[in-house]
Amino acid sequence: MRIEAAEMKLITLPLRFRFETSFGVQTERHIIVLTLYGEGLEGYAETVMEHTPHYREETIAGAWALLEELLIPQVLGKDIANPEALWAHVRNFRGNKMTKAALEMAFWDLWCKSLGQPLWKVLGGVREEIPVGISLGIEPSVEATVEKVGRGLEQGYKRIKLKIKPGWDVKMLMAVREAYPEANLTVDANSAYTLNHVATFKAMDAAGLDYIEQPLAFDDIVDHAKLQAAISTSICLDESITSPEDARKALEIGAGRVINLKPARVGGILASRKIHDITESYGLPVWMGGMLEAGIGRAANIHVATLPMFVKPGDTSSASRYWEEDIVEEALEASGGMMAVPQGPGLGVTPKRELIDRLALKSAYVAN
Ligand code: OSB
Ligand code: MG
Repeated sequence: MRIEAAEMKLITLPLRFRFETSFGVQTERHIIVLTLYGEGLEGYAETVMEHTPHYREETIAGAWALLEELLIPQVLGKDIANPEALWAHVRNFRGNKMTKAALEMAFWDLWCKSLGQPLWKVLGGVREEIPVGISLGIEPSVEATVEKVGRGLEQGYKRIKLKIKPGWDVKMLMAVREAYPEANLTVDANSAYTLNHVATFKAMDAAGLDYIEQPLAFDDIVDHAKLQAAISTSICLDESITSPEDARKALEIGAGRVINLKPARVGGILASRKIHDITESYGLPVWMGGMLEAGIGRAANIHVATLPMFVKPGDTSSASRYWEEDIVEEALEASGGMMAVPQGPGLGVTPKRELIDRLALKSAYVAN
């Protein structure tokens, strides 16, 4: 597959809800829509990093420059046999996992289209629908939280994840547990705590959570191992895992028993499959995380979640929860807590060109 040209469009998309986490409030998303052109086909990707470096280090501004000035020129005009071969051109660039993942995602779409196959089949996926839950932000009150959890359960979501931060944790959680004794509940701290808070996490053991997501620092595994040894609830790692090596080391030292696998955070789909296989070798599950993706990124996540060890419900809920109008034609909607996998070639989604052009704040076309 020869990559002939690339196009980038920066858009902002207003969220239908105010999403508060321990690291800030989001009311819209900034997304680079990337298109690779080759052999009469188009491959699509969207970026997932935040506008500001509050989740991990990467930013939209950094991704834009890196794609335009280094990553795209590295692959333009090259004949690339498969996604493994793409890495030969960018492997020596360190870090910047989410940016590299965008390039890889667009190439997977292009390459699978050239094979006439949906991504999930090429990857070796084993299911045509995936179990999903929702991630609820920090709400103005405990009552509002209990109500939103109830609505999510009524809609059939298989797990409700609650964002927490110091001062918004045990009390809120116990109220939700009391209201829904049987619900599959988890929490996500986005790195808001330290080992000084061990007592808080011990108190959470009584809430019957499936896991506690990323309680400690975004780049830590050692303190997570200490915390895991001190509590009975499983720790799930999100921010701390940015590569297959990170995953191996974290599981080896007992930093957690579950991984929230976000393909972009770990450098793409090939790296995701490796992490999937590493966790399998430890007999541990993974689940598909989310970064509030629009339709292109959401579709990619759904395809990857068809791999065998994605047994826990992920964050890939209905697109209509997030957007008045999504950027793809296909409706990515869950029903009864199950999300169907798109069946067209590649990612199986069609970007709405006119909408993307109308929303574009910035465009670039890169060709030789
Ligand atoms: O920590 O999982 C997270 C959204 C943006 C950044 C980080 C996270 C999240 C979510 C929402 O929890 C997941 C989603 O609904 O896509
Ligand atoms: Mg998380």
